[in-house]
Amino acid sequence: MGIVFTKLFASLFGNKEARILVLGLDNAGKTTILYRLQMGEVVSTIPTIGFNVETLQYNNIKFQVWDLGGQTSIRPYWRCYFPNTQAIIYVVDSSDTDRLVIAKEEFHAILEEEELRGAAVLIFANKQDLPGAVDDASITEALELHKIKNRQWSIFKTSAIKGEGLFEGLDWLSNTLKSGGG
Ligand SMILES: Nc1nc2c(ncn2[C@@H]2O[C@H](COP(=O)(O)OP(=O)(O)OP(=O)(O)O)[C@@H](O)[C@H]2O)c(=O)[nH]1
Ligand SMILES: [Mg+2]
Repeated sequence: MGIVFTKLFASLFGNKEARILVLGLDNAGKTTILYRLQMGEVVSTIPTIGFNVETLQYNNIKFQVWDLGGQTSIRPYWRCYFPNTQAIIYVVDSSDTDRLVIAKEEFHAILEEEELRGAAVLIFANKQDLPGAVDDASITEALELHKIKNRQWSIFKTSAIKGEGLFEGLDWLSNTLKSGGG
């Protein structure tokens, strides 16, 4: 009853809260994206061992954003963070074409997780500023996004370094969450 009332209160006053996980292979740009969104700046990062978590208020939604380390050895720990997640932001290094197959496999493993069944998925085709980057259509194909069933998803071209595409993606996510998705 208490929780129901809190949720009702929050929705009446436009104060929705959402727990978001930022996932993707190591070096994709997840931590850079988190701090670019939160502080509007490019910070210098080191590979994440564990996680960073920040709160971000955007479009009347309080996003609690968890950025997890993406190295092979620590990917198995992602699942510890799955419960109660409303959305996934999956970040791909669009210039790392050699590892798109691995990025696809990790992505589809996430989609199969029962605990993430209702979560909306926002894909960032990141590092678009790099000369070798492939576009969003190529990432859509490489990740086999057409296979996604029963879930709200969208893909955006981003450059965390230039600050491009990130808030467009967050706009889509906030609209999706407000309309009941995720
Ligand atoms: N050119 C370019 N470099 C980027 C972009 N986003 C991130 N980077 C760089 O990519 C490197 C890795 O970025 P991180 O944000 O640390 O990557 P991560 O996904 O958090 O990596 P893990 O913590 O190991 O999982 C850093 O040198 C960033 O500056 C981008 O959009 N363009
Ligand atoms: Mg990181």
